Amino acid sequence: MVKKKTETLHIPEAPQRPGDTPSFEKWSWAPEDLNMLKIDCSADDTIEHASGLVRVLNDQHEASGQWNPNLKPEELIIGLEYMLRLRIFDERMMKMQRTGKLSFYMRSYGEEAIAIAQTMALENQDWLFPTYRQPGAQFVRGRDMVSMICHCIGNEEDNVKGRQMPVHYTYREGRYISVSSPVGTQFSQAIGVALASKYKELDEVTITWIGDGASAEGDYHYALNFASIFKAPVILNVVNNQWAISTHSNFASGIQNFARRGLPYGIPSIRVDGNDFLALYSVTKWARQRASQNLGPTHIEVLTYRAGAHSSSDDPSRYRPKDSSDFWPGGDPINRLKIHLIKAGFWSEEKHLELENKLDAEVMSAYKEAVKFGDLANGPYPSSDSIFTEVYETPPWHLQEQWDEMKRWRDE
Ligand SMILES: Cc1ncc(C[n+]2csc(CCOP(=O)(O)OP(=O)(O)O)c2C)c(N)n1
Ligand SMILES: [Mg+2]
Repeated sequence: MVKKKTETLHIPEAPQRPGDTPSFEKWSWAPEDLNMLKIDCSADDTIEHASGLVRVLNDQHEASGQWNPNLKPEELIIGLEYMLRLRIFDERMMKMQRTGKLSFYMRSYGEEAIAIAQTMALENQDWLFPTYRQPGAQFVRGRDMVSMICHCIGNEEDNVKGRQMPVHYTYREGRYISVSSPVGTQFSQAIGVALASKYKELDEVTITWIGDGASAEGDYHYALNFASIFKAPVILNVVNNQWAISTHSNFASGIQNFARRGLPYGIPSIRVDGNDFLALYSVTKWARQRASQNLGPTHIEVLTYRAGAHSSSDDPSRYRPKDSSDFWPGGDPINRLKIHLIKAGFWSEEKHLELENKLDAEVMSAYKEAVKFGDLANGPYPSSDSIFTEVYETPPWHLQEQWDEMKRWRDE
């Protein structure tokens, strides 16, 4: 048998590994490149928008181009405040994890603009199907920080009583659907809710997010297919932050553009700079308008970089160069909006520092309040009965038997 001298098994290699100097291709895209799309455009009309990158803030942090949402400075300052609150909140939660007060944590570091700008572009009646990387949407929907911290601890005041992992929030009042541990499931569930809204003729839009890694799951493709067939009023975001846990995004898709994957499904698809608050807001507003006018789904690749570790259990220095996020061409979302506002004369370093101090105090006081209801190291914990309560009105016999057994064992 004559063997061919070829690669028999292709395993994609990450572009850079520890010890390499991080480098990314310089972005050639500018805010003027891409025109505003017609609201009733076809998927083919969006080929350039899926291949390029919608930006509003240029490299000098000035806003321009047809996608500029022309937000008022007050609105931008609110966005900046939400992002800063999330960053400070994340830092405090990481400290709690490291000191044994909660078991696990996931930061949104470098990705703060995404859920915040996108949720601000929606209406309050819209449904959110997030991953663990979009907790910031809850600030926009008015969730109290004490309740978020109690959830992360899993103490007596946790609204899911420790049944979920930390950061797997659920916030009914804000239409923020429970984060699911098996990644990707929310994508197809979101289509179901979107179709229910359409069936009931309600002006409700559903938005969902999935990571680059999770987009390799079947759920992603089922969702796109269903959304396309039934013209679901849904906004489908793939957050390409370049990494799953330790696997690079080239392990999740054979093409290094995630936006274009929506085109063969006939869904208008756009790639947007995920660290540009204004571009995110604008693209989402446009997609909401399409959904609300019964024009169907929009597929968006949110291009960004995971600046931190995947979670508190991860050490990225084992698989990628240190400080690689410093080299990301999209910069830092908070810094970009801050400089934009300063240049436009609506903000200053002093105001920024003042805001940081205010938020730091706010987070600290929420933390102190939350631990009064218990922390991981010291309890008190939710009653073990809560394993069995609040799911069935009347527990079925087999669960009742297990519950009785647990009580006997507990009381011995
Ligand atoms: C079905 C499933 N497989 C694997 C895991 C373990 N896991 C949790 S997060 C994650 C990486 C997901 O990466 P990505 O979708 O890119 O999201 P990111 O963390 O980058 O936001 C993996 C493999 C899981 N939770 N569920
Ligand atoms: Mg990822």
